[in-house]
Amino acid sequence: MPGQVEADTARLIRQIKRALGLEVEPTPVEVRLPEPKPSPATPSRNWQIGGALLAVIALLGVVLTLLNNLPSSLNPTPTTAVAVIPSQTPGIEPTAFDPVQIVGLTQTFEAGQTLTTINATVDAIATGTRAAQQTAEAATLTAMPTRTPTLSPLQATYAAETGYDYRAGNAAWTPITQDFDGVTMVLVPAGSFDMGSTQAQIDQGFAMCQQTVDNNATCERDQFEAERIPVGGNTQTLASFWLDQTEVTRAMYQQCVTAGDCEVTPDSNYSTQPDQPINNVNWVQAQNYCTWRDARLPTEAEWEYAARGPDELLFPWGNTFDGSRANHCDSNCGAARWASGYDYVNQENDDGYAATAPVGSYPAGASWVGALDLSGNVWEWVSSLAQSYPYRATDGRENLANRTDLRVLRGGAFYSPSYNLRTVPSTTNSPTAENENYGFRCARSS
Ligand SMILES: [Ca+2]
Ligand SMILES: [Ca+2]
Repeated sequence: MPGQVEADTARLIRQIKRALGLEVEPTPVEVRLPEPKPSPATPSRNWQIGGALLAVIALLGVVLTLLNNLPSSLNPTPTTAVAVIPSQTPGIEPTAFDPVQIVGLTQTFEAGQTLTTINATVDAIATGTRAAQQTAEAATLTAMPTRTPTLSPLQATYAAETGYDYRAGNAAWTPITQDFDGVTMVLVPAGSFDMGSTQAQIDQGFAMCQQTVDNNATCERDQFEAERIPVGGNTQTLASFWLDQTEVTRAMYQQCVTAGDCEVTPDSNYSTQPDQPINNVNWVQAQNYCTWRDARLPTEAEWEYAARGPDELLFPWGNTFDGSRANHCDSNCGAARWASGYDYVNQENDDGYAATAPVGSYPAGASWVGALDLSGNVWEWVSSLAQSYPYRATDGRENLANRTDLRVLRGGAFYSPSYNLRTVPSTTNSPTAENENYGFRCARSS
């Protein structure tokens, strides 16, 4: 199983890096509209293995440097620092590691131990580190207001909504916000729109890809076809609903964890502050959190309507990309070590955030209803199963009890190229898959 050996080796390296608090590349996502992979070219398998082993050896050097040179106060939990030296010559399949050197002196691996054994031990160490970090983090998160139901309907809101005709377009709507238990939500008025891309919009997306990437060969027109409005149309007529103004933050999610109603999610170097979006969260966890708030995930149609409105815009702010209005892979992202292989970095913008930004950092990127960061920052889980167009809410794709089939995410993320920040493409993954690029926001029926 050579492929499995490579996967195990890469996984081991990631685990060690995580345990040491070092930077780890965002996990590549499975995309209906793939983004260029973070690693360059496709080396031969032996070269890949050799590179992985050399990376482990190089990592040991970093570890020793850290432990030898840093003041003890900066030493990231030395008792959990682990490094592994494979004895095999690069290019030879590493079926076992021998000998294994341990930094921190808490673990000893015997010669000839298999990757499975080593992985299990590293897993246990990483889990212990994570638990300690989460305990410390919980103590520092900003205290949130006591949860008090505020679900009474606002008569003024509905009076305003009644006066809105979606045929008047996006500009005719004035955003309305309401506080629900300390969370600001925006009202999306009832209306209708065509979900997906027209021929002209597909052409525009493909042209953006060609202009963005360094190598045109990575743009495949077929990848944009999934957005196409099918013959017979894809018109969606929606009732009004509320949508979180921002992505769910780490502080918001932590409230539910503290209450004992939500699962703890893995730590991530890409989102660390209370006002940054929760990431590394899977669909089931997102759904549970929204339910805890007496809310739900938006459907794929609701998300797209909130992002583009009856004007059917390609970006929340208009039909032309503006790199200052959303967190994507700009020059700051491109300068990050993990982005060294990206071939689509936008050097024209620099928002100062290589990874996630605090939610609401791009007010000029607001959509017509006042929702922020729908494009960029983190991909957002929606409730819908990944099924082809036309979208029909009643055809089974909104069955929330299905915990096996792929679910949809929308909007692109901090490491994405501009063309994946459009309002129409989607990515998909298992409902139990987590990723440093995945977050969400909640909705509730009005
Ligand atoms: Ca950025
Ligand atoms: Ca987003």
